[in-house]
Amino acid sequence: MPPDRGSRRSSLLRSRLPQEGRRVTSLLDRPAPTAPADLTLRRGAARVLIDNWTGVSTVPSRTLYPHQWSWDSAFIAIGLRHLSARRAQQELESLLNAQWADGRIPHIVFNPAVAHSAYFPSPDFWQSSHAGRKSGAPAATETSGIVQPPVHALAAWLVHLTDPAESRRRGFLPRVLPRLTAWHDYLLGRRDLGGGGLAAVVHPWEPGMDNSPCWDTALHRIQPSAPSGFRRADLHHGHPADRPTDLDYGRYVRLAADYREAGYDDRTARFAFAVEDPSFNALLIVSEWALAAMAQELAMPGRRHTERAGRLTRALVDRLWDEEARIFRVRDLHDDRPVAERSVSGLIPLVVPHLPDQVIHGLRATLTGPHFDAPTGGLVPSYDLTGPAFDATRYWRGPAWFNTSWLIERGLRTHGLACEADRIRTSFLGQAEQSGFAEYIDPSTGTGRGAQNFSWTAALTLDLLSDRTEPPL
Ligand code: 9WN
Repeated sequence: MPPDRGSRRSSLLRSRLPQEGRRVTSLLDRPAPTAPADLTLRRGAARVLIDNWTGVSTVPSRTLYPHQWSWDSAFIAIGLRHLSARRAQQELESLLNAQWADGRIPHIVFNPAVAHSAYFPSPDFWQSSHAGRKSGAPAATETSGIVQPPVHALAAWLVHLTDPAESRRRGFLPRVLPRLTAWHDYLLGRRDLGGGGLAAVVHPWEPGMDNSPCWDTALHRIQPSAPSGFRRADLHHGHPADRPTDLDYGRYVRLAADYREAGYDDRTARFAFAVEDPSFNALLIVSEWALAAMAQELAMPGRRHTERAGRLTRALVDRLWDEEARIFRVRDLHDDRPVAERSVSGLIPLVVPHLPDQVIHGLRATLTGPHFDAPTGGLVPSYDLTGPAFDATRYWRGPAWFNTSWLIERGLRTHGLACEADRIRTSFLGQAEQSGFAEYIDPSTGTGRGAQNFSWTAALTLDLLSDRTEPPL
């Protein structure tokens, strides 16, 4: 990045938020107790987050994603807390301010200052304040109508732990706990479409892994919208070979438009796409443990959350664990059958505490075996390296992503598998640096792909560089 652009942004930031701006930018100059190479990486990562800060939240990418995204903000807060606990709180609370009255946290909160042409689908497609009124969409903020994985309570708890005094002083937990509880209530109340105790996702954007081969069979049943009916903005920034295809987009548009026509009302919508995703539910479980920890901190009853985490863990294993293949499978609710494809989503449940031993050992074997052990090192590919749909550059059909690798690293540590965790950590930091904080990497060559200066890559770099001594959940 040209040096003048960075300094212009930091002065912009100072002018918007005088005190906070000075505090965050001064952290770039603060010596950290790390090796010089780590210090350079830390400064680079901090710079990305400062540049991508809008004044109230952080965009995933200045070019490709110019609004606020739900699970991005959770990962961003996890890194931002090492620069400013207060700003990390603000990141999460700006998202929660757009929560719907039915409890859902929308997957995008639109910045009204950004032109509609900068991202598709824009607010005029979702029409949340109008079409979502019955479901409790906010009147004054435009959002999407779908959701993303529930990493937020985990993020809020980690933010609290970084600076408990600041958190208490600002009443952070008492403010966010009821909202995060309402969010989980929404997922388990309105989205248990399979009736087995897990939350279902109703659009491929909801699990955050847009074009994963896991959705291919389910998507084949969807009549795509005609490409002439919409104009993609992602291809102005991303290479077509790296992005979902027009046919994928036609189906994404059809599903979202149908949901909109149903007023985003889960009680009446007819979902042509509905699956149970292991990663989405694993994150819900970890976040339930985080809610229990928050309740305990506030001397409130937390049993509801620990019981729910236990029930969800049993349902996850009963419904999605494949003992023979030693991976969690997606379940397609259309025919109530497991999906054959192996994806990183099936490994992320490692992050769940208190898993049966045989599941932990099975996941470890799969992670280090031929399906996911990439020749370039420890970053975990998004899809089976030996699978029929593997594509090393096309988004969630093979590339290795930093957020999913961070989750697996955390999971390995949770279960005492430090060697495997160290391998991922080393690879993560090396590839984040060498790729300029890329959105994802080609697992066969290690080359960075997609956007650069990507916020969650930078944020999670900061987290892996920090001294992570939080008590386990
Ligand atoms: C649709 C913002 C988001 C991530 C998702 C990633 C991608 C959007 C898109 O970008 O999805 O939500 O337009 O492709 O798949 O995980 O949250 O970074």
